[in-house]
Amino acid sequence: MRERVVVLGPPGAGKGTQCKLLAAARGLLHLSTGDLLRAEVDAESSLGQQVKAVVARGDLVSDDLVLAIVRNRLAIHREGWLLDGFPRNSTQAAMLDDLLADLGQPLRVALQLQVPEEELVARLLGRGRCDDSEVVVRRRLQIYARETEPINAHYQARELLKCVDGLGSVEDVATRIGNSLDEREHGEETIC
Ligand code: B4P
Repeated sequence: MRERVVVLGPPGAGKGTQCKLLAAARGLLHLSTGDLLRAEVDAESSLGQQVKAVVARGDLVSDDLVLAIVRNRLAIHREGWLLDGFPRNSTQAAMLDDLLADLGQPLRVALQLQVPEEELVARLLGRGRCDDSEVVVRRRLQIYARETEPINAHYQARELLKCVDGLGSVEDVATRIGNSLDEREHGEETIC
């Protein structure tokens, strides 16, 4: 079965780190809305100029803009994929449901990476990206709790949500994620 996976979790949970490994190991498209937005900023495109200040503050970019980016990529890619950083709120989750119904590409799993808050802060401050100052990191965590965490219930209600412990070495977390996806393949559910 084609792997079509949404990877959820707070800023710094390791979504980008794990998606890169998983995409390489399983031949999947890795679609990171954060990376795509940062590429627009680096290219100094007109879109990038709109996005730059929003990302630097730690706020979310507009839903329509992010959806347009995702739609363009998924419409031309019919194989397996990993969505990293999207959806980020309940509006985006509903938009994604509609988009996948239009494309005939049902979601297989929503994978939630779980990491305690103080570890998240330490990781993000260690990463050193321009949107990783302590003030901005705390703001992003608040926005996550308010806007993104509630979408877990959206996927739980559809019996698609799986939780994975994101603490430990990168390799250990990757092994847990692989096991979790394969369990689902073989019908052994570990829904959270
Ligand atoms: P993202 O690019 O999605 O970034 P993130 O959530 O901060 O990080 P991630 O969870 O991927 O962690 P990473 O692997 O890097 O978002 C950035 C911004 O883009 C948002 O604030 C927003 O403005 C905008 N945006 C993106 N998507 C959007 C959307 N859909 N709608 C609106 N706006 C959107 O790991 C973090 C650090 O931890 C790294 O240094 C890594 O090396 C380390 N690490 C990873 N795994 C580890 C482990 N097991 N142990 C120790 N350290 C580990």
